[in-house]
Amino acid sequence: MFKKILIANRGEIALRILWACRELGISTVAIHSEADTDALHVRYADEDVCIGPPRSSESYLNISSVIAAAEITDADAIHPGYGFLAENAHFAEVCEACKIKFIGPSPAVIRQMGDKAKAREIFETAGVPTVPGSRGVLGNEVEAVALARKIGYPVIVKASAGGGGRGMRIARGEEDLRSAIQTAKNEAKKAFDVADVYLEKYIEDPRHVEFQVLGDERGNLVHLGERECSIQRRHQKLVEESPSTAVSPTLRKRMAEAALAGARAVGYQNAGTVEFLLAPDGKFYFIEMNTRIQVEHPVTEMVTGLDLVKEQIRLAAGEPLGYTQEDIRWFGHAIECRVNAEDSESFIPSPGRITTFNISGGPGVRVDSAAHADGVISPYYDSLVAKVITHGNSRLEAGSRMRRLLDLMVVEGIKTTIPLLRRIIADPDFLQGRISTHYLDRLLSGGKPAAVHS
Ligand code: MV4
Repeated sequence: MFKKILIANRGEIALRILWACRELGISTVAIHSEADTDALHVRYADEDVCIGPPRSSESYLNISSVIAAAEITDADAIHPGYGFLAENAHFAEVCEACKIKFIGPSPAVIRQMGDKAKAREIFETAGVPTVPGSRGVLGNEVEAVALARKIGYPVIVKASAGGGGRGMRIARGEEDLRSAIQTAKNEAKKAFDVADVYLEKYIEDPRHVEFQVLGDERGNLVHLGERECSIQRRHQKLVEESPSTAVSPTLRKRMAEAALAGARAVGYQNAGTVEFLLAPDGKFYFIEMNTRIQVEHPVTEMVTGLDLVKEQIRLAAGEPLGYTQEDIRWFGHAIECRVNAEDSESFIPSPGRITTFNISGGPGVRVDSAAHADGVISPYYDSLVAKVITHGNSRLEAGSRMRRLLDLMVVEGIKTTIPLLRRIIADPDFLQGRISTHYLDRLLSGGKPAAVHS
């Protein structure tokens, strides 16, 4: 087992990783920017290293500084959390070259899954249902037009280096498609320095359902069921839950088998997430695989009783899973609400000093947060203030616990999305499980059909 882990992240996930290390008896190194000197992850770590100015590009994203901090403190592994360097294959390679264990899958797997067109090809070859579309990246415009005519409009053009909704364009006809390809390519080149795009049939009003998988370094793989992540705005999730109300036991079995077949085909190790679109007709399609621990991992932890971050560390240290699929059990229902420092209506970020931070506890309650009274939400980083998670025997119980928590939660000094979350959790459509990726557009436009952004 590792003796010392460097945590290459900040905020709630840095604390989450700290607690896992403590339970495993591993000492910890926090890294931080000049903006995070007083942050809790710095206060609670055994050692800390300031690695640069506030801007992420000069601190949390600066590979040389992160590696230097690990070498100076003699850390034997790095946990990247999510965001920042978590899905940077080059960083994972540098770790390997420096004999520091990167807690995650191999650089090759990160690179393959980061290339979304390649990931599609690999999963398709493994027999996983993928959205009808191009095999690999799009060739020329003529080929694209012919393909779109064959699969039928609408279609969606996606950046191969994108993911998570970045660099996508919907096309509802031939003229549309020509300009969609051009814009998508330009945007992709600008954002990712790779202009490659691929084409898929556009699935109308799908749900976003993702499966958690875990793999050890001996080829054993298990799945931990699904998370329903349809409630999102501009590809930022607001509310997640497990299980999904749209997934029956037989559908779960089929989707899980697909997720595992894909993971097996890439030789997946450590924790990963296989994303699917679930269409209103019940068909499901692989879209992407994420090679990191995800923000919403707690809902899976609550229903399975597993500690995913401890599992990541154990698996990275070369330990076997130690259990089989049949040993995985699910209990009850869990819901997560992400509280962001944003105006609840305009979504304009609201950084600043928190004056009051109050949240109640009670049965089935978990709060993952690095926020506190007199703490600061910095304008330099993402605006997540807290993840509020409830568990119950049923969805109804988890939901009523969430409603009480949000009703009593007080955060002052900054604006937060708590008012919107209260609205969602009391909404009849949400309560009935009538949700899709367009749910929030509909809620915000007062029930009218969704305005689709891309
Ligand atoms: C799609 C899709 C429909 N059809 N792909 C968004 C997040 C990223 N992981 C993939 N996403 C989507 N991919 C096909 N073939 C719908 C979404 C999607 C979406 C698309 C446009 C505007 C808003 C959206 C919200 C959620 C999901």
